[in-house]
Amino acid sequence: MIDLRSDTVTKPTAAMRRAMAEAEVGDDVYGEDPTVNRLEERAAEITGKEAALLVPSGTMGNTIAIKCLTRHGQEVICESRGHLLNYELSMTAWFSGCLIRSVDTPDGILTWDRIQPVIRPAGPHAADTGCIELENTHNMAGGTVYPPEVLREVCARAHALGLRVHLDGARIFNAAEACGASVRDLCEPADTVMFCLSKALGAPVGSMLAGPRDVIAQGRLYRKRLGGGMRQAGVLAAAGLVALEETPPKLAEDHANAKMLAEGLANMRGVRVEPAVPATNIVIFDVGATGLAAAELSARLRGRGVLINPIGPTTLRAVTHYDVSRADCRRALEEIAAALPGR
Ligand code: TLP
Repeated sequence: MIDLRSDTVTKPTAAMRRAMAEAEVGDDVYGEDPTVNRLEERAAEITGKEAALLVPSGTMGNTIAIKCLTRHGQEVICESRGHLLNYELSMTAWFSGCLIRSVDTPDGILTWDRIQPVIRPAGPHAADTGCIELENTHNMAGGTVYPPEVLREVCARAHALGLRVHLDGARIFNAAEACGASVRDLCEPADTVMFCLSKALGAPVGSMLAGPRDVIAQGRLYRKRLGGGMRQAGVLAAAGLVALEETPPKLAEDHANAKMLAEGLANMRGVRVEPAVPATNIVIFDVGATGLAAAELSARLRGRGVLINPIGPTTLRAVTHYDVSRADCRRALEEIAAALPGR
């Protein structure tokens, strides 16, 4: 099977498995797991933040960040296709008691001119804005990347109004690779950042939440409340430490494979790729003009050994990662062409 459903499907490498087997561990709820402590220090260093926290998932990292940056009854500004709004089981409402104020954009990039009009002070009718959330890369917009100056401007203007910014950087290493900036530079303007070890970086489990020391200390308590206090989590952290060193240099290859997939798809009759040239490892394409529903194409492809998820009635998402090679991507294109009508 060529699995292009997500980069979450990556399996740990031999080096990660070795590190997991040999990891020095302790009880992390007591703060005594040396490998977790090392990973948290390393994540803080990479993101340029005071402290970091290992959490079991990206969803938990975002949930804790929003809880720390808001009060019950506030609004969180978020792009309308954002993961926070659409794929986290309403955690912003459920755990933080906040409503999401969503903003449409053509490309997933929230610029200040779109944010500013929906910022609200508390009033007799309106809930006030608690914080702003940005997603870099933007998953459902097709792995789009914030220009670093947009990140800086949004955060500076938000801070000037006393608002804090959380960055969903699930794929921040892909963003850094694509725009030639360091992860640290991309995280610097935001107050808190979540990034995933278990997506393009390839570790089996885990995400990191980084930010100011007091926020992370508070976040540690919320993690426990959510049932995310893990014990000998060093076995997971060990793989994360390897992923942080081993995988970032390989991401350019995933991005090149995504570009090749996009080019091949764009040459198929009735297929539209959006954006035409993917910036990172996510390719979103629409097959509406072929007359085939996305779910039907996905089912046909499964029968041909290629896994690609539908994300809408006529749209699908293919994600490249280190467990699919260039040859796999070429084969996927052949199978898609064969599965489409008119052959
Ligand atoms: N994204 C998953 C699905 O949930 C859609 C995927 O396959 O891409 N932020 C962003 C931008 C994400 O893409 C994801 C996962 C998360 C947060 C949540 O991470 P997890 O799955 O670890 O809770």
